[in-house]
Amino acid sequence: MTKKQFILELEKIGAIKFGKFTLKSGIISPFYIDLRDMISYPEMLDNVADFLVRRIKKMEFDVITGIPYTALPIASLVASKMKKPLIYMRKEEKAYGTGKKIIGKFKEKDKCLVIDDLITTGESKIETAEAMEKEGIVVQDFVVVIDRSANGKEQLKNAGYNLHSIMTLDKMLDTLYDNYSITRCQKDEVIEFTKSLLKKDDPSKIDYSINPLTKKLLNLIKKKKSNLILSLDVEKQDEFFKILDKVGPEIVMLKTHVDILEDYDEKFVPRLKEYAKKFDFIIFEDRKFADIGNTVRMQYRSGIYKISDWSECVTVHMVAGEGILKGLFDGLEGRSSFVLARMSSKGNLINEAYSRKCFDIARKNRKVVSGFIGHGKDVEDIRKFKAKFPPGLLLLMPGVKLEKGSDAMGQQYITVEEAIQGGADCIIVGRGIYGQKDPGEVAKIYRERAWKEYEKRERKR
Ligand code: 5BU
Repeated sequence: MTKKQFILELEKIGAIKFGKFTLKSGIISPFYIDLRDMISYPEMLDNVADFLVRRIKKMEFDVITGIPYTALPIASLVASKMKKPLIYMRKEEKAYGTGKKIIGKFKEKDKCLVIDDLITTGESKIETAEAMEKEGIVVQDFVVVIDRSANGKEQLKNAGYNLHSIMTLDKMLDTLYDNYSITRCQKDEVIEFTKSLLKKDDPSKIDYSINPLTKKLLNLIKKKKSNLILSLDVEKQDEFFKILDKVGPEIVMLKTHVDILEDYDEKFVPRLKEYAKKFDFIIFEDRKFADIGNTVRMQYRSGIYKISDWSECVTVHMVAGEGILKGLFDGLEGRSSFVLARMSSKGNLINEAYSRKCFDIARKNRKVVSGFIGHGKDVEDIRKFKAKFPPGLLLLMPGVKLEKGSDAMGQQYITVEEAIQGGADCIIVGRGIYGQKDPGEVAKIYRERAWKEYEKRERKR
């Protein structure tokens, strides 16, 4: 079978379709490619494996993998034809047994060739590579059957990987067009659509006016030469305002956990607002909303605290799905959120796929999402994490101290410099400041160290 015949065959079995399809991201696409059913056509499966063998014959690698599920049966056939060992990574986390993430035999530093069916943006390829690297495997090359991306090759190159493909979208469209399977109009529509996906994420096109809170925060950072957020987790109002008096000039945001206060009363909010005005900072209640839309709507606006009256932004867990944003913000103006895309505590259950879903939802809801709360184990880890953000969304980072370390309850700390170098736009500091003898002085040190690093980073951009 030639590649041309293969493409026509794909269309025949319904693996390539033209029409209107809603993608995972909610975007409507004029075409759809799904190679899953190909395994039930032995001749096609055999052919695709031969194409792949020809493509990778001269490459150097020790083991082969296919990304589950679609590419796994394809990769096993390729491995068998090439007499190379096959390994694969579990798609689901395993909570029992050995908990082994990778099935099959491999040695530390083994070079693994990764096979997949398609590439659309490159994001999930990078995630796979990173997950395998965590297990001691070296990944350099990806081979896909169809490259349907606009700039997947570039994306992977930027992350340090090579992309090879059996065929590109252009080649596929040309073949179908030449064979009268699609019209010129359909072909152009697909090309336009693929290009438009690129434009959406162009950083030069970020419109901050869509989210006034993001704009306000970025202005405050510049004006106060500060990237510092104080997390004032104390139990008495007296102490709260005593510390705030000293630290107020150093911060751009004050993060509260209002339900920690033992002596909360009606005087608290007006006083807090006065301080915010006097020292020019944003009030940020770290409420971590996580329930269904209807419940969070009430939790945000009603009850004793009436958070939406005074807190300009709040934290949100996306675990209940996108509806939480509707529940929180519909009908309110000038309010925004930060989504928990990673946590700083040891053993937390957030994984890469969850983080990615948070990015997708935020991308669609920029009006009410200013960015993410996230953490990382070192500069490289944070950089990779931040590189996946939709442009214009900010990273606030807790778990930061002057020195690396941890507390007795699983909190993990990195240094101010690591956080900012990695890409944090603001650092969130609690005990590192309010737990000190002179919180004002220490806050100044945090602010200066963060600002110095931030200026260095922004100059390099
Ligand atoms: P610390 O005293 O600097 O450890 O306080 C950190 C604050 O940030 C505290 O209020 C936490 O509730 C908050 N936090 C965090 O530490 N880690 C996270 O992943 C998230 C919030 Br989300």
